[in-house]
Amino acid sequence: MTRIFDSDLESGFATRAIHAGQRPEPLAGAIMTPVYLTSTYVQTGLGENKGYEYARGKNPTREALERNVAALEGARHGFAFSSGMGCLDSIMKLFSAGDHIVCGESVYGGTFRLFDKILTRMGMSFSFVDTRDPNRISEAVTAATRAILVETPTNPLMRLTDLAAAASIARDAGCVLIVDNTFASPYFQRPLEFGASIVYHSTTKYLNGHSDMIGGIAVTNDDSLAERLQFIVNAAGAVPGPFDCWLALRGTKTLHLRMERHDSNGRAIAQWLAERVGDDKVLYPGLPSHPQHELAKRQMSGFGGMISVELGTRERADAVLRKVKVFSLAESLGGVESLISNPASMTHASVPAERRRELGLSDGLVRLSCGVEDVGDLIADLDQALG
Ligand code: P1T
Repeated sequence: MTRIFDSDLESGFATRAIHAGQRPEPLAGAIMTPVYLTSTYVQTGLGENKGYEYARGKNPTREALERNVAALEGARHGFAFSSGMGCLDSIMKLFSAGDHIVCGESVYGGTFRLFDKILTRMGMSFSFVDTRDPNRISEAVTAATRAILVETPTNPLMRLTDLAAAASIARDAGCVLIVDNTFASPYFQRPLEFGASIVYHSTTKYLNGHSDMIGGIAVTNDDSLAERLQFIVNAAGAVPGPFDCWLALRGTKTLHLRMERHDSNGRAIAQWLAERVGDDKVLYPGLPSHPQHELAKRQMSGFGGMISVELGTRERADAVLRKVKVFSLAESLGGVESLISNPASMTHASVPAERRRELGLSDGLVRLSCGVEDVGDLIADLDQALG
């Protein structure tokens, strides 16, 4: 089980981002953690080894990433996976047929699809509720509820859940609060500090930051959950390759620098868009017009680079998406390069149209992942594309 080095929690965020979980390699003192390309480890006798037996269970490059991200989230244990979805699927293996989960209604389309199309078939049940209102969460809890799962801010509607309130409901119900922290990153939000039990990420996004790998990671401070997760890691095997771990670890070294720029570009672009198309059309928790701006300021220390903007119709969205030159039309987010997408037809196509309408996720909604380019170039690009 990967446990952090306790001393890693003593330093500031930037120092942790660069150093946590990593120690000079013992053979030559290489400052960078090597990519341990191995499937197995030589043992000296039966039951005698250096703590490593087979690489599905443990890999030193993976462990360095796990310790690093755990330290950034203020957690003692970390578990890396082959994708954000593989991570969530493994977390859900903590539960059984008959268990009930309260899930935010506004979540990544793939999260809804996993629950709705696979885990429901396997006997788990889900209530999808508007977690902006803690009362909706409490009302949905039943005697069979084992977890409350939220994404905050949500993909792509940028809705927030009050983490302290959700954690308190989970505690009272004797269940765990699981938080997808992909959009905020630990630089701007650390849900464990508000009482969450498990925090997970698609490392594909801000943690890696360079759009060159797919991965996921879960962290926790709960020793018993950690033990069960380690069992699932080894038994179910949704583990990442060591080179992907190395890429993610290279990414986290600059997380603080990138997030500052994503945030300043995000704020400037959201402000400009609000003036250009009307602040009721721009979804960004950093705007004072966002209905949960006060909550955002309370539980986040910055707002990041994700913005959604309502353009009215799919045709209007398509026209804008075809015209951008600096932004690229693509799924994913959180990389240094700016991306733009249409959630209804792309990342959330697996959510039925009727359900998207009920959520307020319209065909004309466009999502921006503001990268770290010059903000003037990004605004000029949007200006010409909006026409
Ligand atoms: O793509 P993967 O690494 O498997 O992560 C899934 C995932 C989980 N949680 C959130 C909040 C996500 O946004 C994602 C993946 N999202 C996209 C690919 C996207 O473009 O929205």
